[in-house]
Amino acid sequence: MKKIMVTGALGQIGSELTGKLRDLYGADNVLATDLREPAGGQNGPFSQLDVTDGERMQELAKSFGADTLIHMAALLSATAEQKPLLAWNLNMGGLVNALETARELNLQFFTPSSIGAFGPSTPKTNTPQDTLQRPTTMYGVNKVAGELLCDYYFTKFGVDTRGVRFPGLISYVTPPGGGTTDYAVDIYYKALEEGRYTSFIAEGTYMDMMYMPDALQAIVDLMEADPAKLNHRNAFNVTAMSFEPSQIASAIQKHIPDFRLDYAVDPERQAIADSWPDSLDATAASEEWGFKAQYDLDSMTADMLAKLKTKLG
Ligand code: AKB
Repeated sequence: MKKIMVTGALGQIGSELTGKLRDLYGADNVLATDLREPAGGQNGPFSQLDVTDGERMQELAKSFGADTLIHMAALLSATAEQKPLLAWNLNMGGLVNALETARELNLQFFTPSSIGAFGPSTPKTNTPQDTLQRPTTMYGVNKVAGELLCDYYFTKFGVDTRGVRFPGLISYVTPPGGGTTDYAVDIYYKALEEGRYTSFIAEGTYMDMMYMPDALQAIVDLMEADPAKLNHRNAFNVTAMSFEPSQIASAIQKHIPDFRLDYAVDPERQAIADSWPDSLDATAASEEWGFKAQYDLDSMTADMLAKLKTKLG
């Protein structure tokens, strides 16, 4: 049985991922760690961890007997743009500590990259797996450096590193914080609570997105994949759909006909979105480890609204 340690386990992906891993591998075999203490109860082991403290990270992984490290702790794009130095220290410092922990203790390793690893000179549509990466954001700089560092730890030290480039992730469980794609989560809350939403992203701005269940399954499938079949290992393009704000509004209107969308564009987040691809090519992920998303915009919208309605009461 696997023994998995997760960093950033109270974050948007980490909180749901920890639950899924505990269902699959047993609650006691998944150690959740985060900078914050959990607000509610945890159904498995939890330890407080600042990922910039490499010594403590290694001690925790060792005393837990981990064989796998899933490193999720990071600042997202919009926050990173506001606090670039903090982003560098946390995103890169945390990653180096996590990779060193994996190297020292011989752990299998996963960390996510992002569509943020691309920039304005990257081909915008059907963005290839291997292409120009000259991002213009601190988050993007961190992500490209992180992709290269994971490749380096594999080729230099033989660490079993794996990863994907996530698009915007949409979930009804834990809200995201500080991301550029967050509008596509907020819109569902506001549709149910107020029947209207003001988008900080402009009409016509396409970005890749994915429903959280598909993102979690992608992590599990990539970690279980036969290493002999992985040519890329890190930073696989994955995506489920590409849409712009008026298209998500139309999908919501099929359930809430009076729903209204208007715009108050935030220039900072818009500039980030404009520098990212419109749509990714995920062929390498599907060929090398069978990636396939289940949800499209309509099926995600139906599920999001139903689940959120129950959650919000
Ligand atoms: C963000 O918007 O910063 C993230 C991402 C696409 O990496 N959701």
